[in-house]
Amino acid sequence: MSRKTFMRSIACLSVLASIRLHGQTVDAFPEIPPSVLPPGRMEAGLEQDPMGSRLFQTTSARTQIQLGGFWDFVTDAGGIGEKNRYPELFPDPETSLWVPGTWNAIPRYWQYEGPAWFRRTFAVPRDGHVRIRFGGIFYWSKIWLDGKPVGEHEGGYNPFDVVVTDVKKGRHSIVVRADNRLNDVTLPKYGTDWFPYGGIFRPAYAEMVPSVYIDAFQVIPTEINPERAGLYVKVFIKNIGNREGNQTIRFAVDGKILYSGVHRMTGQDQTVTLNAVLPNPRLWSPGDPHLYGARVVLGENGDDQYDRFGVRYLTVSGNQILLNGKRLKLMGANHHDDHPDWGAALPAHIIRQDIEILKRMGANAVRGHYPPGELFMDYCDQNGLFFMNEVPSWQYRPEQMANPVCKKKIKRQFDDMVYRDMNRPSVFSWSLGNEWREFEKSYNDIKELVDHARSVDTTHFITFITGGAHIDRSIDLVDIVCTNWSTYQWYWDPSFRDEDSGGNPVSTVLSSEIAGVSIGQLQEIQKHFPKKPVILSEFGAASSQAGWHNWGNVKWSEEYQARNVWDSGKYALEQDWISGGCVWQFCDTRAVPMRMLGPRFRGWNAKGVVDAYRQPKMAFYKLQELFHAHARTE
Ligand code: ADA
Repeated sequence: MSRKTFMRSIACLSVLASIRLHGQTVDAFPEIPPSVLPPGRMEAGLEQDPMGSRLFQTTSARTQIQLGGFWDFVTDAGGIGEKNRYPELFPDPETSLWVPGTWNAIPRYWQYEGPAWFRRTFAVPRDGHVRIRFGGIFYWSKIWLDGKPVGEHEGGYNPFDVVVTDVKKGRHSIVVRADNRLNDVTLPKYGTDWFPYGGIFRPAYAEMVPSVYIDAFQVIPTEINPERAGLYVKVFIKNIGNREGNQTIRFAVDGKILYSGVHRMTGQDQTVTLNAVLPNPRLWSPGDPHLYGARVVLGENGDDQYDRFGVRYLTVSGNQILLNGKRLKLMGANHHDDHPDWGAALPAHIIRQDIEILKRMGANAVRGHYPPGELFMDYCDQNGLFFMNEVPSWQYRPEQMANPVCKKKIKRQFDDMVYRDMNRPSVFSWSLGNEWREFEKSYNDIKELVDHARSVDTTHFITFITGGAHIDRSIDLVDIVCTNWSTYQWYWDPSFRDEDSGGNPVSTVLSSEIAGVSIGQLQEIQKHFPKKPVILSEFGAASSQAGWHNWGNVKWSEEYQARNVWDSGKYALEQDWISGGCVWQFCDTRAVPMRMLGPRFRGWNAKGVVDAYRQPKMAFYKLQELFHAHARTE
């Protein structure tokens, strides 16, 4: 480097430093302090998960076997695989597919919706019982071990396992059939506004389990005060050997045993409950997302499970939400597991980056239409992002809501969602669905679902999400009113309809008339439900083509989107009766084929404040400005 170039780069550096230290830019574009994202392991001394499924090791007692990696892969558009005995006589593979992964991220299978087969072998280190755990297979799946069927599952976003008893030491073949065809009674249904990426798209592993083992445990903090928190713990035990007799159960937090007791094993699956006391609890909050590391051990040198929990309390006072006694306004983004190169199988580095972008945005919350990957949730716990969790009964019609098959699936997916995420302090609410088409007509079905949800969990807010402001008695059933205010401009603006019908693409600045009507409707909620907190579960929905600018705020321009996000986000944060909201949406996401024309630009839902590759649009900076400015007022 010449002296001149060297001096020039020094000058550049000092300009940057001065911007960072003294300039206005610090406020507009705040940096993430390095401590915001601690390395991907917990403070409580737990190791990283060698299976890559979580941010921490979930067991130190079980031998685990990685099922991630390349699997033989073949599609089966004609659905002949079972008749032709693929589980035993696997045909010549078309290719090898990486697990976790989705075939729809590969050009050859970009649009493929149908059955497909996966096969690999793995080594079982000793004779014993093998539990095979899938973090998520989209959408229908069947599993065979050594040619024999061992399990099947429906639903893409929840984990499940199959346990095979008395497996011999040595190599075994595992075959999976996955099918991503959706229909009217699936959850999600056919034709949602996100892509049904098929495959074993979340981490998979196997582990050796004893005859009596811990399936999971739940830690419920009770009676929280500065001196102590009561911990009510439920240990869910599986007994595959019908073993009876006494077992010691120990419960430890951050390496300290808080409970030890002897319990009778009944010979069946059972739930053991115990109580412990945590001294001087440090509360979890977005500003201080403190996590405790818990471990349950069964028997003297027996089976074990680790999990993390937080101590925090969310309450409602009038129409305000309080976190640990202080006012909380959500500032967040709606997030889909979606990326042009990875589809829904987001790898850890992309998940981490998404969390980093959300923190940079100033967010304290995220919402999704379905439970995201477990790593994503781990990062939310660890980085102080609330998550509004949901069952994907997206835009179900009244006949679907009334259909006992659909209702059973909603309940089942609700239970699975709660069971998976029950310990996470980041879980803000459980939603039973999004934008159901009718509320009055579906009232009895909605009530049945809400009653079910309350029978499963009483420790979180229960809600569903309405498309626009709904005023009817079903709202009385929920703890918080969640409204998608995406009608604010985009779908009401006449230029949208003109464009759709091939007419003049009218250049329109955001119309104050439309905004007025839209705000008026929103205010009806406050009038009718003055004692209920209101969250704008989606606001600012407007598509923009990243990089396209226009002086006139024309639809599809970054300016139009930025204005929409700014106006509606600002409104949400300024109203005392609104407890914040989440922008629609985090990044541009791939649309289903039936939506690729018309309002889905180039086949993508382009309402992301960052584009599909996570490059910021103008709307991102406006939102960042809004969120950071609001945080300073708190
Ligand atoms: C709704 C829906 C989203 C998405 C959005 C949009 O609010 O909940 O899933 O479809 O509209 O982009 O139009």
